[in-house]
Amino acid sequence: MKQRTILEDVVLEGVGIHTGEFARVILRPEPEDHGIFFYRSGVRIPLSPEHVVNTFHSTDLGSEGVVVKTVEHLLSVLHLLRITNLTVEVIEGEEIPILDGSGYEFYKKLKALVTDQSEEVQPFRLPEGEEVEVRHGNTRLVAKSCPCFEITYEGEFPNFIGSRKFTFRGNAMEVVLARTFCFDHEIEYIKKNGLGKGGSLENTLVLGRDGVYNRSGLRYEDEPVRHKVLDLIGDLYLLGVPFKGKVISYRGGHFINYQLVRELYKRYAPEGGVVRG
Ligand code: 3BW
Ligand code: ZN
Repeated sequence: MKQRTILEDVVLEGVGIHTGEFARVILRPEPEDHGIFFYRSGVRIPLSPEHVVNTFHSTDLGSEGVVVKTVEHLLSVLHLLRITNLTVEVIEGEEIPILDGSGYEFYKKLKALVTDQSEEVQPFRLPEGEEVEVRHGNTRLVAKSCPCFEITYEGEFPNFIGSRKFTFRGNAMEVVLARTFCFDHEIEYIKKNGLGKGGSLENTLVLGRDGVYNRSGLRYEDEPVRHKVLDLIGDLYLLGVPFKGKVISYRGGHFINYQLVRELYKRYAPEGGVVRG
């Protein structure tokens, strides 16, 4: 698989779902073997599990006290498009803009600009026959070796959606449109934690007992399940290189996704990190 970047700068702007502040981000092309970095306030933050600083209601990266919040949806799109060399420069605010709550705007802007570079990238693979499992409370994640890229989420939604499972097998359009979501009764708790200040029906699917609060309804009848898959694809990119294999999540979230990535990185990444090229 070839390394990839984009042909020109891309600007993204809008409110941050957690800070509620206006955020402006520029995605810049980078040369071969550069990798993916975030850059804010003069600090470079490499895409790696060692730079995860929070997984509570978002995945946040940081270094030297500088944080970039809510990277998961952008990372998911970068992973889906296999963009391997890029700088995400945050020039205003400290969060990736939430836009419509899905990966769609990132995807739409980047898709047409993706370009193969001359060098190969070695994706992250589990050795043949190997399996890694992590558990936390009633959540569980299993990663298995496979030449494929197959991501499954299985969970119960205590409302009209019920028990659901969705498997991503390579068709980005089946997941990029899925918006972030929350249950109506969770909002108070999220706000009490100083989060969700930019959350609204414009960017979040709000689920109630018998339906959604959003007037336009669902984009997929199992939209929240697909969003969980989108999140997992994003969190897996914390490995720093594209992932090859199967992952099955049972009720997982950012915390356990990060635990899996840490375990994979610790076990299989060659000393000091992932080899590029
Ligand atoms: C609520 C929930 C999350 C809001 C406050 C008020 C309103 C709407 C939203 C985000 C993992 C899937 C959902 N992560 C902000 C965030 C928020 C996500 C966490 C999750 O997509 O499980 O990427 O604020 S939870 Cl009206
Ligand atoms: Zn999400």
